[in-house]
Amino acid sequence: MIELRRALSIAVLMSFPALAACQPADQAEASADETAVAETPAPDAYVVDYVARDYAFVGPTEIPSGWVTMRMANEGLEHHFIFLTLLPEGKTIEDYAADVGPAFGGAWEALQTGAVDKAGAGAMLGQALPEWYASAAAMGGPGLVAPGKTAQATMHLVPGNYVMECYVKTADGVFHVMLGMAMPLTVTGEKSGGVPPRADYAITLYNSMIDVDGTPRAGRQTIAVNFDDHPAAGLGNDVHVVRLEEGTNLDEVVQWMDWMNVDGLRAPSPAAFVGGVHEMPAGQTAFFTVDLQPGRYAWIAESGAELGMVEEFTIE
Ligand SMILES: [Cu+2]
Repeated sequence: MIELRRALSIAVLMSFPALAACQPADQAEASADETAVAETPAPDAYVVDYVARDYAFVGPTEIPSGWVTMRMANEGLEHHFIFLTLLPEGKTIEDYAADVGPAFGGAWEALQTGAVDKAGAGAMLGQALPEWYASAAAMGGPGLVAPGKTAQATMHLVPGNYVMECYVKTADGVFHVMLGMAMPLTVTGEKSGGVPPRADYAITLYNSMIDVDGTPRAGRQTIAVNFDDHPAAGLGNDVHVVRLEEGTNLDEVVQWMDWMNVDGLRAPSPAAFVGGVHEMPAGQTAFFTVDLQPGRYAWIAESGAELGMVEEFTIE
């Protein structure tokens, strides 16, 4: 099951699931009071800026540890995100590209040609992924964001070697990570000194449910995201915000969220996303900031949109 979960979990060439049981002990170090929703404004965020282009990230490859806010401006013509992975000690982005990339590339190729179904692709991945992949951990990162917009997410990061990647696909079905959207990130032992932001309300991600505790309002909002648990197989839980225009077919958006669908995560997106945050280990809390205007939106998970992890809401 672990193999299958690992296999399905990533999205692609290079990601992987956060199995709580496989986390190095220090990854769970964020204490309860650090991760609670702060009661008072916390102006001392440590912010690091990235630019996403078609198809590359531009920004620092070394940052301090602790609470860090990643702000990513999408200057490309396609949707992008940062999916952050903490590698096991001793592993580098070269290992990731050599051992993990081909496993996903092979599974995607087989899916795309119709040679296997999703279960078959999961089995292929389970066999092809290296053993060390089970001890890598998804560590958040700014979620899906449309061209011209900026996504912002805050995570508590421990020192180590990370990979930043984007596995949205081009119109031709090529993962952005294969075109250059993969960058190494070293998180050093130096402390960022950053504190978690004050959250306007909280979301808890359960398997097959997005629980929103609070009322989304117009304007700039910071949302705390509690990762309660992750599915035993498949992708780990995450959440993204999509704006629904008149004529947007939410079911089409749900199908688009699944990278294993031939048209899944493939440009162009059926609607414009405004941010979110990727999977983190169960028990941790991350934050993301969005600017919401009057209209219809939905919270939607890559991991379980088809299972009901999608929730429409309206901003008055
Ligand atoms: Cu991308």
